[in-house]
Amino acid sequence: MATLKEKLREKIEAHRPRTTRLLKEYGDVKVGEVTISQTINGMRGVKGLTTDISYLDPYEGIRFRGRTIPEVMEVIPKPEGKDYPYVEAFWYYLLTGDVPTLEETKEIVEEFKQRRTVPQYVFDILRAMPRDTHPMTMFSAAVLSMQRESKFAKFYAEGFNKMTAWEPMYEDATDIIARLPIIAAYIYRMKYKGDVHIPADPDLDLGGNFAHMMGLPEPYDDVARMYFIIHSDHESGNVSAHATHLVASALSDAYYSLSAGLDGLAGPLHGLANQEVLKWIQGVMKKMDGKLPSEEEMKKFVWDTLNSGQVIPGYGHAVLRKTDPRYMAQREFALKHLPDDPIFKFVSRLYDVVPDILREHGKAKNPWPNVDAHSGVIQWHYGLREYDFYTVLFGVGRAMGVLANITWDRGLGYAIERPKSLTTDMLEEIAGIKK
Ligand code: HAX
Repeated sequence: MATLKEKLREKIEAHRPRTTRLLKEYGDVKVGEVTISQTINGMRGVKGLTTDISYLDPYEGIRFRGRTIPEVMEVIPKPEGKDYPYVEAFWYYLLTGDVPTLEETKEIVEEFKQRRTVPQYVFDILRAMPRDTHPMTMFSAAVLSMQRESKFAKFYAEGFNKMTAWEPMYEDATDIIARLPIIAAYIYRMKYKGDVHIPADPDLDLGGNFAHMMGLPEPYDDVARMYFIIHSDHESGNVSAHATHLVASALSDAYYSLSAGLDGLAGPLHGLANQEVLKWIQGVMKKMDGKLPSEEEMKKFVWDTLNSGQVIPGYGHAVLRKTDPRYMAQREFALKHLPDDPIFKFVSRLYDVVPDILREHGKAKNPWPNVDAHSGVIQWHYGLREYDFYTVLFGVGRAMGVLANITWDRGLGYAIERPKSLTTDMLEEIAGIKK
């Protein structure tokens, strides 16, 4: 049986000639045009990146390696008696595009266990930070602090070889993913649970062990598996993926690159939106004395938020033009496990009123909810109520997508990224305003 690394080698070597041919023979073929608005407004829609790990269709949503979220949940092996797949098997799938057998999955589960020991100095650094530091700052700092462990940096220092550079990148990526749940659980328990920690359980898979170390009972293990998988990848142009890719393109290692990606994820327009949703909902619930607002009352809260100049967190998207399938995956979970939860009812009522209001408001191109509109409900229900921690959970999942991407970036020898800037004078000349 080929190991994951051997499988990945075969895949990368088989893929390389396609990239080489496109570059050599078809490099001048145009894939699109760029408008002035795109150069000013965040390059929205500019086709300037390549990834085969996931594709985001505006009307269908995400496909991981060609499969939708329900298809992925169906085909990837699951731990016995569980509803959601092994995260380790999903990592194999993201990297190779092949669904691993149960035997291959168990091998990865074991490999992750071997790699999950976090150096003590990481905990010491976390402990030295003021306790009110945001958990995302701690999480990113912990990743960055481990940079001295990088096999890729060592490989570069000892003589770089473009053809094999993906190998130490893969090694770093796997080490990091195995350790992230341990670091996340440590931050959580240090900050919010009296600094009392729960040792890892050697018998558990990544999702099960994360739930165990967080101190959250079943079915939180399945929540963790679902959550990490649905948040993993969303093409390579979103802020966290793009930041990771950009930094790695300078041949910075996976520790530097992921830390940069996590810093982008911590922005309120990106991953922090999941915390903002819960904060906003809690504010409204407080005003309502815990009572579920009527549809009319809910409409008023939404309009008040918009009229005060704020965005409705969890709604809108730069690419999607329909309800996010990641929202739907969580909604299905909630309908099955927590249909009577008051926050779920609240979120459902929001779903009834927000899209029409955003349409009437007339600004957002996509009035539908994104992944973050639903994330907090399930977490809150199972006892994870410290909502400023929610983006860390997103980060554990997102790490898989962005690290799979930069491993392939090195496998295919993608270049250092360097788009060209123009001045406002130049844009005015192009527009014909200035001669
Ligand atoms: N509420 C109010 N106004 C909104 C809005 C919302 N939810 N979504 C977009 N708009 C506004 C924008 O602020 C923008 O206004 P201005 O012209 O005044 O700047 C206008 O509508 C056009 O924006 P857009 O083209 O539809 O959206 P963008 O591609 O520029 O931005 C965002 C996409 C996700 C950042 C945006 O929809 C937003 O701010 N949503 C709320 C925050 C959020 O949920 N973020 C998480 C997104 C998913 C994700 O990345 N998760 O990590």
